[in-house]
Amino acid sequence: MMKYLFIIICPIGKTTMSLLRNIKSKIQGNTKFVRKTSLIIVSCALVPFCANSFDTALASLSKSEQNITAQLHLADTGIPWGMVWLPNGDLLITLRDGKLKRLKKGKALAETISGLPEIAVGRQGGLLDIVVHPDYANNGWIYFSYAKPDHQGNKSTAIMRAKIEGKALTEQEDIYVAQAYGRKGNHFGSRLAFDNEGYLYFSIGDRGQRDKNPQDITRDAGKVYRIHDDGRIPADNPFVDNDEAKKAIYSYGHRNPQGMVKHPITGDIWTHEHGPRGGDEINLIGKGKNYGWPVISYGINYSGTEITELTQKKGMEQPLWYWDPSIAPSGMAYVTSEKYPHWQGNLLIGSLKFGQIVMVTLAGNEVVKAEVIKDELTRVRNIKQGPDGYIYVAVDGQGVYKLITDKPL
Ligand SMILES: [Ca+2]
Repeated sequence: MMKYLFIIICPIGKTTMSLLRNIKSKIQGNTKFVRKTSLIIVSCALVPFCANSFDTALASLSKSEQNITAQLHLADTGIPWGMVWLPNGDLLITLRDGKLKRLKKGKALAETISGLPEIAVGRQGGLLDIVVHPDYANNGWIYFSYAKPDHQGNKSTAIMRAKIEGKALTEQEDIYVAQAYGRKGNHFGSRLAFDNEGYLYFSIGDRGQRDKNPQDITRDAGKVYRIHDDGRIPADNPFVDNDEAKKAIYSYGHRNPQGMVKHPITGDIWTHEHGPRGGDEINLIGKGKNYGWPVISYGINYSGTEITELTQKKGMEQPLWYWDPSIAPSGMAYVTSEKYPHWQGNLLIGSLKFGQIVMVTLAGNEVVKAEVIKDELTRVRNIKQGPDGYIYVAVDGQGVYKLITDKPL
């Protein structure tokens, strides 16, 4: 009960958003993951002070509780990682074990695309995310990330563009290969997204070298990158004037981002990343900014030992949200679809750890709350809104599901 006592002395003059931040920071001592019950208690207690905003919060809470059915769209026993649709409605799916599949619109079985590059499959590495060029209809470029081997037992994250002709991958070009080769099989990242100007962003995790890579802009890994569609470095990237820097870096201080989306209204790039225990984060990516890992963090080592005493530091960005306990976030979609009117403007994020879909309610660039809208899935690897307006969810060992709600759409 102690954690709710602050509500009584909460000053009336504060804005709704600072109230919500207050609630968030008070609750996060136990869990930053706002549970429905605690939200209801907090909401009721605050009604005399700010009835309108919390009426809204309660309304969206109840609306989000409508029954959601996950209908199997494509069965696959592998680990589906990336999903993207072509303009003709065909779905491309990457599988971590190094396969690229194409599900033609209206078909039940996917065909396998042949001729992929050599991929280092193992642990967290393999064939990872996939996107298509914004002008795919005219140029046919697809982009994907993968773990690239060096034939000496090391691997690193690489970004390739290529085309599909028939059932084969052609015109393959590595447009970025991180110089972060190592034997470790973890923290490759990686998600990709184009922004409105046609720049390609991608994330690479710290490759298990947290004290070497994330804070050092002369090294790859632990970064979000920004390049032209052919791999050239944009002239206005933040570190182009630093002779020592990796000039494709756009932001740094990241641990292992496996969620990235372009906000459809602002055009900004949003990411989430796997933190240490109790420190998964949502971040709004800014040019040249430092997101703190491992100098600042809300998490601790998975062994229970401390990583850092600091949760904030001048010159380092605060996350917009963090989860304690960690959910192991993977995949992210921003909902615009009229098929889910009460979810519009919110983010959907997969939880590997709990097999859940988490809806993150936004108010502008603020995160208001996070709640589970679907659970009892296996590890949720990716979430995308399809061109037909439905939400598609890729889960380990089962394939791709389509989310159907029980209310009129
Ligand atoms: Ca951070």
